[in-house]
Amino acid sequence: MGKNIVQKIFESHLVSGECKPGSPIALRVDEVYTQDATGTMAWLQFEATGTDRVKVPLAVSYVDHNMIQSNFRNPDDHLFLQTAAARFGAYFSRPGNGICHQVNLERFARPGWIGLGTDSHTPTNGGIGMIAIGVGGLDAATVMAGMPYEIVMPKVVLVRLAGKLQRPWVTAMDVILELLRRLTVKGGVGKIFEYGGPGVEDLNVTERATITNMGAELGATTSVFPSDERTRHFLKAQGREDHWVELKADEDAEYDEIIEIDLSSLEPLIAQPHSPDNVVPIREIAGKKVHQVCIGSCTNSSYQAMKAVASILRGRKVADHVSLHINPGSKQVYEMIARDGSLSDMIAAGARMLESSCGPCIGMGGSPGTGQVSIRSYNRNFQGRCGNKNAYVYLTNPLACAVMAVTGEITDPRTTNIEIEPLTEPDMFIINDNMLIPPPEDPSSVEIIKGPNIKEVPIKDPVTDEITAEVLIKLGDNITTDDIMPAGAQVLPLRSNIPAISEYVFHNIDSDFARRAKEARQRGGGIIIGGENYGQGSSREHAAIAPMYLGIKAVIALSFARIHRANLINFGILPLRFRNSEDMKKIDPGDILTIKNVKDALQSDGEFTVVNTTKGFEFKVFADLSQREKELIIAGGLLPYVRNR
Ligand code: MIC
Ligand code: SF4
Repeated sequence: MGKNIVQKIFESHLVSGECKPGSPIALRVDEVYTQDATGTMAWLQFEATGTDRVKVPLAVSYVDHNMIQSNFRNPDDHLFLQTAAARFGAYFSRPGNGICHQVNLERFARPGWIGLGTDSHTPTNGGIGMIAIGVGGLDAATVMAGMPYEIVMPKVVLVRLAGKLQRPWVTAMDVILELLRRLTVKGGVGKIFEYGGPGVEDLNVTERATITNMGAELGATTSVFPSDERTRHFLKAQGREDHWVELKADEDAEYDEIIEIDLSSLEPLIAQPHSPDNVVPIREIAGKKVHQVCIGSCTNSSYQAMKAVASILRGRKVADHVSLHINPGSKQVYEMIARDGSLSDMIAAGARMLESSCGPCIGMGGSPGTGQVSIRSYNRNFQGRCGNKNAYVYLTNPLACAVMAVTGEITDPRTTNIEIEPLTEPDMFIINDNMLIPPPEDPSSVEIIKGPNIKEVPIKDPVTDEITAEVLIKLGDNITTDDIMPAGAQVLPLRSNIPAISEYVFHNIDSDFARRAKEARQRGGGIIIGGENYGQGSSREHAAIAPMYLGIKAVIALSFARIHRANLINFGILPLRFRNSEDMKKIDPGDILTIKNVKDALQSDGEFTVVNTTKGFEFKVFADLSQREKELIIAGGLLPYVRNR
């Protein structure tokens, strides 16, 4: 039987297990990268494992999220990351060098590799034919310390592309918005999306990367494209042709599911507030007033996209009531648009140029005002993520964004008379790696510098046999990690200080949560009740560590998002699922729940009986845990587990 690309890459990296959907497998990893907002924890945890040097072939520590330096916290964290990278053997990508995924795609990613990144958009690298998976910091730390990466083998879905995009106004962004429209934010859970079919040829590597980047919004484990002549062209233009290998599925490869998309049939699409799957054709909502436009981020920052944006802005002016922010994804792209004059066109039109960083995507500056409409070429529009929960964020392709910056209203770009230069891919990028610092040969004299913002990682005690805890909050479906642990310029700098950041858990939904949790902690702890796809979105393990610190013992939900579920387990919080969804309706905040015989249940079938002592009824929950996951929970999480060993 023929093999698909995912099977080929997994099998060549298999340490143990069988590549059958649902089976636990362990994989050898070629690269691990971190970004600053998750990286401080990851590197502290790596240090806590007691390992001298990273044990993966390549490790890179990026700085791109926590860029606003309004006090000592962020620059202190940057210095910690730089010194830790030197000490432990990682490359350090300096602040200003760009957003981790874009830079990694340009300078490091390789077809056929397996990589992990402490950020949910790590699958961006799938555009080059790499299996790149977003993980929590602790998973990254243990893999860097020499353990294989363990997951349950996902299903593999073939997305068969036919036809060609109707350029210029229909772009790769519209391909992934179409998938989100069809499948929703939970449609990809437990799956890897492998792209194939004749339409693949129509897309270059950075366009493919836009699609695999936003595959994260489907909840997918990752997404991957074949590696073909277009991949070779990109690598050659990056001076790395020797990293090219061909990668394609066998003719008779089998898939668990097949989805067809005819690229020629797509039109410009837009995701409406407050979810990336709330997608409609732009034309359906044309005419609405726009106050802010943001172009760039890790989703749509290629040189080609930026050049096209500049050609739309050339000789035009940003509408008087619009604030246009542009954050090119990397120094390479920035330097190239500066040298070819595109940057001048942007500035002349009235764009507010930002540094190469996440910026407004994560509310690190650039928040829209009250009641305002912000149109972004980014990947997430969860309520409040932009820094203002009273704003309306829409997601669309970067060229449509540029058009709307000029027209000042939601506009189907096909209805304007704006002409755009043909989009061509460069034959050579500017290669200047002077902001990428390789680790020194001899790190013995490197001192790791920790500023006062950096506090120890809290460690949980082993699980107890009986849990009696109070229901602190009851939530609906698709709760995001932005809901659990908000980002933004105020909270993000506290990422290396768990006691301080834990004050903000659920802050945008229930600002009294942390206080109640700390009270309940004195009496045995708290429980969170969630709906479907609990914890979707980012990889931030703070959405597990901070609740753990506040005494949360279990989350009982209808279903979980992959990375968040792994993070809960890594920090010793039980991820339990209702056997009968009706039971959820009978539980209210304030109820006291008792879970008995926790260890027995963990060691046997993972079925637990919960007694609602307030309301006087029992119900069943289950945890579909692998053997290793059971051991982690019993130990109190991955860090105590590793230490015990
Ligand atoms: C995001 O886009 O939500 C983030 C901020 O990049 C996160 C990482 C983090 O919270 O630090 C992600 O995607 O994992
Ligand atoms: Fe940064 Fe936004 Fe990309 Fe996350 S999604 S890595 S915040 S640019």
